[in-house]
Amino acid sequence: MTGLRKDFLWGGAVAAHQLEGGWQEGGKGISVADVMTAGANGVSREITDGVLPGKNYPNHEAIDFYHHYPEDIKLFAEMGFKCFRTSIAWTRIFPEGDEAEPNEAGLKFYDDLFDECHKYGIEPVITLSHFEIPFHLVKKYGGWRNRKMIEFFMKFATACFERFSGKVKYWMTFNEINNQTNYDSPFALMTNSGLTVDPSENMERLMYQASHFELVASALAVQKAHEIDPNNQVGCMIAMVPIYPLTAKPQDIMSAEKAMQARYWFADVHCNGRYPSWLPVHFKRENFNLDITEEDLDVLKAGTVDYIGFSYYMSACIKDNGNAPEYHYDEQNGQTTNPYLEHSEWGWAVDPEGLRYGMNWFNDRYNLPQFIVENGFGAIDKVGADGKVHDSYRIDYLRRHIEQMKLAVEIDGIDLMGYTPWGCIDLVSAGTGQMDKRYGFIYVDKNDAGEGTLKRSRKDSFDWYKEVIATNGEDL
Ligand code: P53
Repeated sequence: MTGLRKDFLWGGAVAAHQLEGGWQEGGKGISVADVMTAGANGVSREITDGVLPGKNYPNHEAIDFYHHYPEDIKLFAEMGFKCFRTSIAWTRIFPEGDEAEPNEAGLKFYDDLFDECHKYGIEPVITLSHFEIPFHLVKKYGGWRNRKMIEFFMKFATACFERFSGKVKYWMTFNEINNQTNYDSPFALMTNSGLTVDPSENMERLMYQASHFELVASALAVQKAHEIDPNNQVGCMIAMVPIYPLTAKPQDIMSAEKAMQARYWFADVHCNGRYPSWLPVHFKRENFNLDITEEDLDVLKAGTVDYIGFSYYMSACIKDNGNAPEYHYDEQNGQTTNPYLEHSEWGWAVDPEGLRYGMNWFNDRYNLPQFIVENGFGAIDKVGADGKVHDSYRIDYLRRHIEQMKLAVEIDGIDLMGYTPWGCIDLVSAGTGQMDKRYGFIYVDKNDAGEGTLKRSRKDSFDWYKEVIATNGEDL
């Protein structure tokens, strides 16, 4: 018997824009994901000014889940999924983002999808904003630099809470809201906040301003969700990439401590309802003059989250950054290689114990239930002569992480709600736009060039995960 809850939410996770396709079906508008081209391993995706002819936009078709979902949910049910994490594409509900009324065809699509899940006893777990802001809101309002975004987001969130009341009870507000700590990355700024880089602006300041508006919107959404249905549970969604000091040198330790503060203050606001002490000091020293009102601070206090949703793929490492006494953290250039770890083909450090470490870190600070809503191993899969993918490397990665997750529950006493590995069915990579960087238990016949039949098939990991779920994590 494992110490996992009897009602442990085993499942899988995806995001609308990475698998649905149907980018213009049912009146859907253009999102920021629709203007990102395919990159490659080590080649950034291009963010274009609208949808331009002759460019390859892999999210437009993705794996066409929009038309295949009954077949796909059936396969999830075969694995024994108790839950399925996806997002609601904002542009299906409000195609441009600033309309007065929601789009019925979009609401209907998710109604049908959630009904299909419930048919098999699968609980939907829903992210509201997962890298798919309406592009119109970027063009017309400048994305989350604009306070008006709070209003647009609340219209979207409220429409979802009202329509799906009774069908969805687990929600998250902003996916990996803390990715934008890397404010030198145009990808992070666009996917998190719909911000385009403007050389005349201080991007660090802008990141803090946009994040503040998002955190206020998140806190308002938590309150609204509870008001509409007291059964709703709303979480934050944090990308947990613990940053270790390279050595015991005190300046390495302080650099790591300050880097952790810079990456995770978002969780402080979500969970504690207030800014940590160093941030107002930092804002003042930098003369950021942010638009943060007293009323905002009250909203943050009143809208703390019910649980911590987080992704975990890897850890990072830092040495003395030479920036004492502030130890200002530069996420783009500030990390160093951890000599104790192996790395995936994409340079992601494989560190199962880092998952347990991250869970303890959250638990020590916030003492809230946790939900691992992403974890997984991106790899190139080869279809064997027998027509099947033999992905022992993926099984190995997941097994080692589940082992650590169980220790966090059984030894550290952490209250864990569930585990949803990322990309349970192959989908478009967010970071690179690749199809061939795969995470799935289910193989989808489509490659980076966009060729393939879209046919679904079970990998070895499919049978393995089915057994894991059937034994509540006993049989790994
Ligand atoms: P891909 C960076 C670092 C950690 C997680 O990523 C990240 C990113 C952004 O690429 O994103 C999350 O597809 C995200 C998912 C994404 C998944 O991790 O680049 O929430 O949308 O697909 C995996 O391999």
